[in-house]
Amino acid sequence: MSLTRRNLIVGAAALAAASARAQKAEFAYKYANNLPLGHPMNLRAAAMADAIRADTKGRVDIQIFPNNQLGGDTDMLSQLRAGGIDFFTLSGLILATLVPAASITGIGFAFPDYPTVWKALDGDLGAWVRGQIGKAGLVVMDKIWDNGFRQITTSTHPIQSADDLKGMKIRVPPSPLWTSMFKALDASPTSINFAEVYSALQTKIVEGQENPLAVIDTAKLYEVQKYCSLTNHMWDGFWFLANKKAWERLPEDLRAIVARHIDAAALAERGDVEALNAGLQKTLAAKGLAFNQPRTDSFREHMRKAGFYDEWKHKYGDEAWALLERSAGKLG
Ligand code: X2X
Repeated sequence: MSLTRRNLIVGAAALAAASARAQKAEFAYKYANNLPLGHPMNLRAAAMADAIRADTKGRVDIQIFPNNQLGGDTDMLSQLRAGGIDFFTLSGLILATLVPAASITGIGFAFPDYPTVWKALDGDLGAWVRGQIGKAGLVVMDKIWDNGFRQITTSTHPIQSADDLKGMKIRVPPSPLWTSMFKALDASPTSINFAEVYSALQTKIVEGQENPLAVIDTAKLYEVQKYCSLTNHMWDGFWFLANKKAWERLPEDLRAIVARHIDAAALAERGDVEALNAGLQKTLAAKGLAFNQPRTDSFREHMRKAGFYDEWKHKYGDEAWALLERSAGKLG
């Protein structure tokens, strides 16, 4: 028997066992996400689900559906709201299609480094965003999971300054803030769910995209891109969301166990992603990506002149903007 065929059979048997176990559990839940199995988010989530099964003596069973198996992000968000999916991790910027305020943490060049990110997201700004998510009828865990600082890749040319983005066809995730930012940079952004990004790059529907190195690596985007410009143009994270009815079905004691393990996994995942992103440049260069380090002053200047910061300050309101500036410093 070929190794692949054997793996398939072993994989299918494992899946069947997992689904039989889930059916027996008192609380069988589905957690879906958009990232490949090898990303730290899925590795930590698998350990988290094991810990939850162990600590609830099998009463709570969370089955993981990675890699857009249940649909693209916008579709998974609808399924979460309808109760077809119980848990879902989503970028605050895409969540903003439902909760507009949730994109504030993705304002371009707001956070200079990780300590500033975690201080804000585990502090007042994060609490304010979670309050807004709650008002929209979703449950959100306390600790946001890391996606990372984002870098631009292209198949055509390196991005050295804002001028290189002019007219460039770039994929952005479905989110008003993302589109607005790249329009302010004079690029030509197209909203595409992550599920379709690899093929959109392969077929040259778009020239480029932007993502943290951990995603570029685990989703193998280096196979269909040539250049990687280390712009660090924004930080992005995933809120761990729950369908409200599904969450409230859990008795209080089990809710506490589940929330504790999810938040602990978030903290572990943050460490993994930060370490991975720091070391991946070498790995990706060996796989053929050509790196460059642009000066980002020209980007900020361009966005400022285009009125990007003024526009978004007005949209979020003074209270929220003040919370952002308290941790990120004066913007715009
Ligand atoms: O869609 C993307 O680019 C990703 C994987 O970074 C997000 O989930 C926002």
